Amino acid sequence: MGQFLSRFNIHLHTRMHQYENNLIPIHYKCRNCGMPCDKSKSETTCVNAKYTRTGTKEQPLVNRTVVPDNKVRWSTSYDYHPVEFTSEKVKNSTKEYVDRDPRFDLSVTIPWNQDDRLCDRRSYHGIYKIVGRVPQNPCGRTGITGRGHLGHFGPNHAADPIVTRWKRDANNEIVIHPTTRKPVLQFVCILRKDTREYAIPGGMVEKKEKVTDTLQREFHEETLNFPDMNERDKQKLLATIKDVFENGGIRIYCGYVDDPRNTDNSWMETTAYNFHDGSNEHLALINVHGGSDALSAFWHDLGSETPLYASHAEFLKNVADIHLAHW
Ligand code: RP5
Repeated sequence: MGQFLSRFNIHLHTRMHQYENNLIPIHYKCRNCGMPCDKSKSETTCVNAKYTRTGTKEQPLVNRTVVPDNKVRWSTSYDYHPVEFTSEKVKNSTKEYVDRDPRFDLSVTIPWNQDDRLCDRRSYHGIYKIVGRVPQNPCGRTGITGRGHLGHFGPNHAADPIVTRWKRDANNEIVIHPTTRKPVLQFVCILRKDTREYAIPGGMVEKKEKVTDTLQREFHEETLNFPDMNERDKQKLLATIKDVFENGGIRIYCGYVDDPRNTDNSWMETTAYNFHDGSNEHLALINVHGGSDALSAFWHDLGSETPLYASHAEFLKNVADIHLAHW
């Protein structure tokens, strides 16, 4: 996974138009490579083998079929027998925004690769291929067919707000990392309820929502739970956040996310923006609290030592590079 984005070579604002392009990375976290993940413990099996969010009372645990590194790309021949899995919740959903399965209902036609009435089905990686009436994951085999826990076949779009400030000491001086001699950034981090991993407080783009609105809504839902704030102060703070989110921000990344929910037919793509308050004027002063899908929310030091959900470490590394900060 560490090599993921460095191999990615995707430039912002571009869309690539090949079905299988070697510049598109192979995924790691949404796949069972069959190898021990922690090389120091020979007995450990790949943590990605176990399909996230399964193993609950309602949903038996699903293990992904093994796909070795050299068999990930669709162009390599492989005696492949993926597990079919779509969660009961997704299968039985009657929501208009959740796809019906065109493999089992031939009357279902979905405008693949288009921005349709309900959602944008275009991928940042260009035109994806349709095989057996459903999209094929552009990053290769995952060991699972179907949608897993995702509502859409093809790309499921998300947005990730990366809110940062400088770490400061008691005298308000920016803290310099003792090893790299670079200033240390902090970002608003959450602990996810589902996988219990640290993550950026991102979320799914909802029906016909603009990415800029998703960024604000998710940041609000997952980190701005103010139990003790009066209504006036709350409204003032929300107005400031709205202003910063609408007028500031650097686009850090858009494209495929190595999300543990991805399958051969459904995958996550995101747009990540950085909102940096370098002078402790607005965002840096927020006391964050967990809400919605977050068990907790807090300011956390940016650095390669923190393991993070999906591809979030790669996004944060880009942020550190842009601000010439410690990583
Ligand atoms: C990741 O899943 C994205 O980068 C985003 O952070 C997140 C969206 O899914 P939910 O948090 O809404 O489950 O792939």
